[in-house]
Amino acid sequence: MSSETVLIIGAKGQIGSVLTKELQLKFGIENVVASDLREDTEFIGHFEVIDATDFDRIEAVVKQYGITQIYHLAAILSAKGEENPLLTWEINMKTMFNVFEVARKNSVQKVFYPSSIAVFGDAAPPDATPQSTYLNPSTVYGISKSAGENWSEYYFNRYGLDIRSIRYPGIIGYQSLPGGGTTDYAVDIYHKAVNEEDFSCFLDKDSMLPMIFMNDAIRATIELMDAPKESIKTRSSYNLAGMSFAPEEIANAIQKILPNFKISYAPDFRQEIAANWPRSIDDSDARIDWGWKPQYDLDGMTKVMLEKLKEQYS
Ligand code: NAD
Ligand code: AKB
Repeated sequence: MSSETVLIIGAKGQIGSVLTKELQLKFGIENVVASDLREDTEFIGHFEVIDATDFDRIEAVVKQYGITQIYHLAAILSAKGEENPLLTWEINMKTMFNVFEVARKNSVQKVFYPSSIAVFGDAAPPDATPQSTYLNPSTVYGISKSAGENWSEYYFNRYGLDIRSIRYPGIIGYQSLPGGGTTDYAVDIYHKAVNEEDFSCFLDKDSMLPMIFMNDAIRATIELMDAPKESIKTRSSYNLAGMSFAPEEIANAIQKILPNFKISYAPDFRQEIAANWPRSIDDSDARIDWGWKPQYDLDGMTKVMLEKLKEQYS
């Protein structure tokens, strides 16, 4: 039996819904508590409604289940965040402080805090963006993640709280839909392709961004959380790379399998956000410290995405 009991906050989101199932497999369904803003009537396992802006509610669930690890996934992402910057800051920071404080006060042993490539701005080298570089994020989301990285390091240094973090690239999976990011086009495009619909892309055709297949992102998260404490040298957040491509390249990869697929371009405000993000990421520290290695490239991911979505829609 597992000695760990884990709580996922934001478990119904794009990553949370997939990570929760993986954690249930790893720790046993009894030892995983999923939570989100609203009830999930179809959920198999423990589910609790938690608004992470409510410190007392998080603490009550942590005490009730004897939680030893928290995966804090709740946040407002880059594109949605620009609709209401102050509210985004309020939610992203308040939920983070609540989780860190509940963890510290209740002897939770490990916390996972996701950061993002959104922490980088136009002052960072755009190609093979290094682990340590100047951070001048252009979105409120990026500012909140950059601050969150510093707070993660602070809680580790000041209180010894074992917070681990990854700067995820854009995540692409067939299992769930994204919730308001700039990289969401790279999920939507596959749904349109399998349904034989044309796709209008909100980014320019040559707007290259770092991306990762969901299966790799989940594996990275679990490998980082499993790594021995002494091997985690970066206490802000680790750069992580999967692949990099532009909209034109993902369309070409789809057309190798579905030759009739058509894409057009109608860039909107999200192009401006993407223009300030890296084109590719140097993740050597993650590779050296905890053995990170991606398994999927663009063609490998495209094959699986189209197969799985075709099954889902048939
Ligand atoms: P998502 O928007 O799909 O899911 C977030 C979940 O959090 C939602 O289910 C939402 O209901 C919940 N939530 C929002 N406010 C909440 C609150 N106050 N209390 C409790 N739950 C709340 O996001 P995601 O794509 O699954 O991302 C998860 C985390 O990973 C986020 O922190 C995000 O910044 C980070 N991240 C994601 C990506 C990506 O490409 N998906 C890339 C980089 C970083
Ligand atoms: C977004 O586009 O906001 C996210 C991210 C890269 O953080 N997918």
